[in-house]
Amino acid sequence: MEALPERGPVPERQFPPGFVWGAATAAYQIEGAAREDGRGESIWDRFSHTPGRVRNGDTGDVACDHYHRYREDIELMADLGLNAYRLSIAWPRVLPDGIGRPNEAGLDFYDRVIDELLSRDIDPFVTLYHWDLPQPLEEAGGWPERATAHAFGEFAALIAARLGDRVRHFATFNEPHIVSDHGYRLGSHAPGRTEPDAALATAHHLLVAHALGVQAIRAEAPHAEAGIVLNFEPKHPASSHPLDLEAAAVAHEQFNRWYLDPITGHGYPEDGARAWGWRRDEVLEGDMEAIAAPIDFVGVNYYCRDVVRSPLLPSLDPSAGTERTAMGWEVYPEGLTETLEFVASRTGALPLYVTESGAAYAVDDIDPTDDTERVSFLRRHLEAARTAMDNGVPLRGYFVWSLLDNFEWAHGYEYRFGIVHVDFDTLERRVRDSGVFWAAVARDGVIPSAVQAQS
Ligand code: GCO
Repeated sequence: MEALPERGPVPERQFPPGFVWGAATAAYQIEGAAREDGRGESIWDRFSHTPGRVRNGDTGDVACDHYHRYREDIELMADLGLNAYRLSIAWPRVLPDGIGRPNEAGLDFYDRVIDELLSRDIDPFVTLYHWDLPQPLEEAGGWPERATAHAFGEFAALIAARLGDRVRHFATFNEPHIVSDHGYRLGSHAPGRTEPDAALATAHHLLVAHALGVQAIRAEAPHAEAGIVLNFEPKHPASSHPLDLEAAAVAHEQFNRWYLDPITGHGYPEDGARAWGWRRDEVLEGDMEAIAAPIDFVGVNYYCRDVVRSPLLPSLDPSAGTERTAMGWEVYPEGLTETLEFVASRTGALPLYVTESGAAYAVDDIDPTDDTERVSFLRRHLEAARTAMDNGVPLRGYFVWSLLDNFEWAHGYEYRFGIVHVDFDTLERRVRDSGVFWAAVARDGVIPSAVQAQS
């Protein structure tokens, strides 16, 4: 690991004392130990073991083996000086059938992780659902069935009761949009279904489940804060043609407002619902009120913007020539300022966290810890977040995605987001330059100048 850059406060880029500096991961992406200690099967186990679904046939069977190496990983976080860590709970590890009998060994694992974090003064931010639905619940119909939301409520109660004496922040869901859109409409994520109506039902049931989850957290962990993590992508029209303007406006409703509006009491966006031809059959009396119950924070995941072209106009590549990550996502830091300001326009004084921001880049052939591009990406996005704070956004913390290179869903291990490099043959971890950069930011609460960070 390189020496930390010199201290040198730059007042206008300083973050307030007490700002939360963390890194994020998700259970299926790092834990491995997929069949150990009574863990049940999840939809991602089934999906990744289905030929043709995940690049190179990769699975999360071993992943980063965090299940066995969590102590080493937490030591790494402590060395980096992080004061927070965002993790998720594997539902099938604690409830192998999705409902009913809890698995003590699975609960013990999360107890040990939380205790280890706290012993290092690292504040755990727990996400209950990061996409790994127990397979038996999918076999009973999955998220298009309302019963799945009730099962989630029981899972939330179990975890809140078990960990709520030590965990101060629970998020119910990570990115419900991806669950419904990629899991049930596009089929590119587990469970791989391509059923537009089921996707709309899923979206509503995820919000019903969120409401039940918040109720469970309030009841079982009254001292904890409850929130949700949503993903955002500014939808910019490709031209000033009225069809492009309309397409971008509808996409904004369907992507950026679909979950945020209901949880802030604004209901589902009308134009987006009409464009989808949604009949709202799943919405029962009392749902919208329950979904709008007060929460304590919103987590914002931001990666890039989307330049929207109407399908009725000749296609073009409107952002050709722009800077992109290895995933092909545009590097667009201003979009983080725009996103935070948009979210705050709905949430007002509610604390916000950037719960994910980061980038995939190819591994340097000579030195896998050399990731100048990621350092530059993080620096520019931090500056964009700071700008939003200058403009009044109550941002309380920032989690980089991700602590470790890990299982990147349908892309397998091809794309790497870690501030720590993982050798997937030996499972050895090595802190990248971006990890050194992040450690300096966490230590000083200041974005170091470009010159310092390179020294
Ligand atoms: C998401 C998920 C992460 C991903 C990350 C990179 O935002 O899609 O929360 O699990 O790995 O975003 O794609």
